[in-house]
Amino acid sequence: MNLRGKQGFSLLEVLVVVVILSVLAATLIPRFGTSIDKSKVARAETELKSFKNSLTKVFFDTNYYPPDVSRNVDPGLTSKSRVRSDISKLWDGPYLERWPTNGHPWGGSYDYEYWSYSPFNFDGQLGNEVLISMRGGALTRKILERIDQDLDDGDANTGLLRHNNRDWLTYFVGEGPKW
Ligand SMILES: [Ca+2]
Ligand SMILES: [Ca+2]
Repeated sequence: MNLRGKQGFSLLEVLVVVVILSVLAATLIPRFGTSIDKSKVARAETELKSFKNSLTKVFFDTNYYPPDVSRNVDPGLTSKSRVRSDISKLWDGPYLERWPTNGHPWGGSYDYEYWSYSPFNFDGQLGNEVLISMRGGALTRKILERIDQDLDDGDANTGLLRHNNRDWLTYFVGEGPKW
């Protein structure tokens, strides 16, 4: 009876364990790594704040927020082509260097909105709510909660940043006159 063979691991056993561990590492480590990508969160937060700041400056200059536009479209921060003609002479930008036409860091879109959105109806008048939405792509509730914690109150249903839907975040910008 060869007792020495029973005491240690054979080369084959060691190889099997190494293979299993490397497969686990390959599948688990990237998943943890992408569960919340801090650099993407930082970029999204910077962009959201910069949209809001830029839009506030437009409002100071023109007394209006730009009209609603489609997803991934600059509402008139880098050029005044989309600003209403009767107030375009007041436009004193560019207010933003570049609008991210490729959308937010997780592959979905940013959308500038100017419409009635009752959760943000702070002044009691419907139809003048201005917000930035971020939706689609690989957004998760965990990502949206993290952004809410950093920029707002951490509660999905209260404050200036809300995300009732799993992949849809809305960030309050202001309340303008009704278009
Ligand atoms: Ca309102
Ligand atoms: Ca909130």
